[in-house]
Amino acid sequence: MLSADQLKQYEEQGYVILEQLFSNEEMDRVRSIIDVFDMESEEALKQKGKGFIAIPNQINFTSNLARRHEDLERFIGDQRFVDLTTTVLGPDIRLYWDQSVYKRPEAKRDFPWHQDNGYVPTDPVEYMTCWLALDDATIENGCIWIQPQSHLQGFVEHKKTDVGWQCYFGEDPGQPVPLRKGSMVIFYSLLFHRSTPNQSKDTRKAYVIQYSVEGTKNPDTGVIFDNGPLIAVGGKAVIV
Ligand SMILES: O=C(O)CCC(=O)C(=O)O
Repeated sequence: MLSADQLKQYEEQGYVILEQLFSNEEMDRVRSIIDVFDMESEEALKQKGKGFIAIPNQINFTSNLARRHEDLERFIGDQRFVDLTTTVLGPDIRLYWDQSVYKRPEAKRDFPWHQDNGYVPTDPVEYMTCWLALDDATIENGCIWIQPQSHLQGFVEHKKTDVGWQCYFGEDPGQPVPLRKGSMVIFYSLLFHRSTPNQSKDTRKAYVIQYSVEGTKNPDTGVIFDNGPLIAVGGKAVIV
């Protein structure tokens, strides 16, 4: 799944882009399931008002999707994810977290620079984030931006802002990661990333899927994470 060069790039730069890993048909199927969950949670968000990171009519995060729909559970346990994650992380892999991120045309602010570990601490600290474009993600519609090699700094302090945790306040704009529908960027959970405003007329739709080694725990509580299914044991797929 990953060539030796890609694995080297992952280790050294902190990310790898996988072009058109999934077909348009697969993306249409996955997106149409997620659209329904997003619509429900967007309605709830509108009733409740702004959360910490979710803002009605702007940016919505809908989580634990694989636990809520068997087609999505099969999707996140697909052999392609098993190959990728076991190559990078090891033989026994669990879905750590999954969420859709729908950024609407009214989203006029950055989702700020952060490491995914800035939201919840993990032991071991590294896990893998897969940011999958359910439709084309462009600079115009608010694709993510990364700072290559930033994972090499290890975990850095985050400050709470009114739109999310933030770990970088400097001038480096980073590198945009526009992705065609069905393409995916995989990166270290420690890699600095952000997304920019959506200046298009359409909602930018992503599925963020994160994997960790089985037994990963919260170092503050000692509790082992169980937010999603096991997808590989001894390097072999569990969900068929
Ligand atoms: O998709 C986005 O706009 C940002 C999502 C993100 O950075 C995350 O889920 O960690």
